[in-house]
This record gives sequence, structure tokens and C-alpha cells, in this order.
Amino acid sequence: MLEPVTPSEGWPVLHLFLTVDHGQVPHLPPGAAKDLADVLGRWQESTQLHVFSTLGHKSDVMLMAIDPDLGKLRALQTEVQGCEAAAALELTWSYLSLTEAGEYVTTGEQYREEMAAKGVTGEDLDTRVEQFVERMATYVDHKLHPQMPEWELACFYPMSHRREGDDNWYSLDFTERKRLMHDHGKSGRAYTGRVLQLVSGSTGLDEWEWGVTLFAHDLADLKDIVYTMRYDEASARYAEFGDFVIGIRRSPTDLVAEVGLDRSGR
Ligand code: 76R
Repeated sequence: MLEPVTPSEGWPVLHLFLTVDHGQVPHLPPGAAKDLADVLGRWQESTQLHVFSTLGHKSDVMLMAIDPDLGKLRALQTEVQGCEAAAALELTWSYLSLTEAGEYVTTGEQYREEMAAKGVTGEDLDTRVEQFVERMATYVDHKLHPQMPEWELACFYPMSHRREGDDNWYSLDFTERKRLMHDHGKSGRAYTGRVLQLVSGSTGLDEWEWGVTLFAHDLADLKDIVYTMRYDEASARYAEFGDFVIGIRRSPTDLVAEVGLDRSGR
């Protein structure tokens, strides 16, 4: 047994994008598709593994795994790449990131000052600050240790903050960045219940600065949120985006049939 490799804060998130080589499928041993489905099913019992079939040339399958132990994500990748269907599978893209609480979380002290400035005093102020601190602790815990629900659709894309001429996020002062993120959060919250986001940090871990995974029930909501948020100053002026991939949540068994690995049903 290898020792767990667990970050001091946050959980590692691994997105794997696999493409099926249909020319190889007829040469796979019997039961190869079932073997992949079994591997995925077993991992779903021991870690948070979300399985999607994807559309377009970028990939056929998106696996999103979240686990405290980086070594477990590595082992998952090895099993997928070593399964009996491996000869017909190519890992065409991947993304590694780490969940984060975010830099702009309001502290109890800041909240106290804000409330005091609004004229709240005495016991009322103490109670409100206490409740706020509790709410924030839950919020941060959800950010660092997400348990993502099984919504039907996913959209993944990487992004970075721009660093160009006058549009350099990293030369803005903290107050300005916090204001921009606050506005961003406000426009995002209009999608509560329709879109769930996991924004995990990847500076120093992968090509871009964040991996953005959106879960939704309705494809139109995914298009709508990304369009609408482009008008937020934080995105309009300061964001660069990578490729977008859309996934449909599937059970491992349905997945292998849908992407053409399992020919037994035909
Ligand atoms: O005031 C607040 O509560 C803000 C909370 C908040 C932060 C700090 C928040 C809320 N986000 C934050 C940080 Mn977000 N987010 C994205 C994208 O497509 C795009 O335009 C960008 C991709 C979407 C769709 C989205 C959605 N967010 C971030 C960061 C880190 C910035 C940093 O640290 O510098 C990035 C890169 C980012 C990107 N965001 C929300 C949403 C939604 C729907 C919300 C509101 C829901 C919620 O609070 O959970």
C-alpha cells in the first residue's frame, strides 16, 4: 500500500478525457467493454467519480474524479488505461486541479465592520457575526470538500485571468479584485438551482489557472450562464478561456454502449 498523498488544504480533482478508436474495437477481447464499466463502477464505490459521455471531436468520455488522495486519482488513471478496453481508448486530454476556498471570503471581522457601519450594535451585532461565521464555515467546507450531486449534464472548461496591458488582473489591488468577484458572485447566484459550479484552482498544476466544471439539468442553462457571465467585468475584461466540453451523465454500463465500445447489444 502506498502512503496517501493528501494536500494540506483542498481535494485534488482529475478530469480525464478519453477517445474511442473505433478501428480497434473489433479486436478487443470479449468482455473488454464490461471490464471498463466494472472498473468505473468499482471506483464509484470508493471515490467520487462522475462519468459522462461527451460530444464532438475532443473526446468521447469525460471522467471527473475528486479524492483527498492524489495517489488514488493516479491509481484510477492506471486502471482505466490498463483495462481490457485500453487498446481502443486514448487519453486525449486531462486536467488536474485542487479545490480551494477562494481568496475573497469575507472574514468575521470584516463582516462586523460592515454591519457596524450600517448601525448594527451590541448583542444584535454579536449574534449576526456569529451566524455569519457559521454560515461561512459551512460554505468554505463545501468549497474545499465538494460532494457534487448527480445532475444530468456537465460543462468543463479551463480559464485564466488575463495579464495584458491595462487588463492585468494580477496588478489590481485586493479591494478591486474583491469587488469584481462580489459582482461576479451576484450574477452567478441568479442560477442557483439550475447551475452548480466547481471552480478548482490549477495555477502551477496544469496549463490554465482554474478548471471550471458546471453541472446542470438543462443544456440551455449552461449556454445561458456562460453567455451572461461574459458580461461581468471579471470575465469581460479579465478572463481567458480554453476548450469547452459538454458531457451527458451516464452509468458505466450505458457509457460503454453509447460510445461504441460494447457491440454485444447490436
Ligand atoms: O460574492 C460571492 O459569494 C462570490 C463567490 C464566488 C467566487 C469567489 C463565485 C460565485 N465565484 C468565485 C470565484 Mn465563480 N465562476 C467562474 C465561472 O464563464 C465564466 O465567465 C467564468 C467561469 C463561472 C461560470 C462561475 C460561476 N469564479 C471564481 C473564480 C476564482 C477567481 C479568483 O480567485 O481570482 C473563478 C475563476 C470563477 C469562475 N461563480 C459564483 C459562478 C456562480 C454560478 C457563482 C454563484 C454561486 C455560488 O456562489 O456558488
